[in-house]
Amino acid sequence: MKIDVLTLFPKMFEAFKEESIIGRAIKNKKVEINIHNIRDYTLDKHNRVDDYSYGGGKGMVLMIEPVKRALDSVRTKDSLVIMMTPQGEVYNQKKAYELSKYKHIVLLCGHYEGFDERIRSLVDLELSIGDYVLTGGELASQVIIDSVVRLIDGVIEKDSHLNDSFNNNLLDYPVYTHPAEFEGMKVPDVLLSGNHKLIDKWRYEQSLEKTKNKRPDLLKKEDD
Ligand code: 6GU
Repeated sequence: MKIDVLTLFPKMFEAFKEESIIGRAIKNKKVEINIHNIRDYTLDKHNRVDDYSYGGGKGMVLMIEPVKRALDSVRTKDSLVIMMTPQGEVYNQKKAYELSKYKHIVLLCGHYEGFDERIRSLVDLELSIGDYVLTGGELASQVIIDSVVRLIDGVIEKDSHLNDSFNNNLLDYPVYTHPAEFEGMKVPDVLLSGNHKLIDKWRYEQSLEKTKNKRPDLLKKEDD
């Protein structure tokens, strides 16, 4: 998979691209991630990428011209172009699976007060990561990249994400490691029993119980 990110703050992606599972996936050529500075695409003699809002009002608006030129330089007929905005469709694990099937994803991040409305006509999809406001789309795009890249074949062990919370709309069952007892808190006996049938049953029941208590809304969902 190839991912291109258009941003005004490319440095926000430096550590993100180097560390942990994303860093390893890049090194192992499971994904290519390219960061582009939208400012490099402006034709304005003062390198401006934003301007005042027509009709007045506070805050600067990202201009369509540098965004269009940046998009044109990276998109092909196979690209899915996504705009990061709190006005978008709310992202979830089902969407992560959908995105993980694409060959090429382009993520457009805005800062400032907003995007010129006409930029919306240049993209395939608008995504939000939740009902709160971030100062820009960069962190949101990193959330998308992280959750999609770990689903690419060979990035993590397959079993590892088949058991993730939100698959089957259930939260994870509890897990434990050494020691078997810590300050009086014991690992449940069933996990030390070696009986895998019983362990699987216990884990399923625990998942169900946790979901009922913490996220009953997930049990009502049928669409994903
Ligand atoms: Cl994608 N962008 C911004 N600026 N804020 C957000 C968001 C995106 N998703 C949730 N809040």
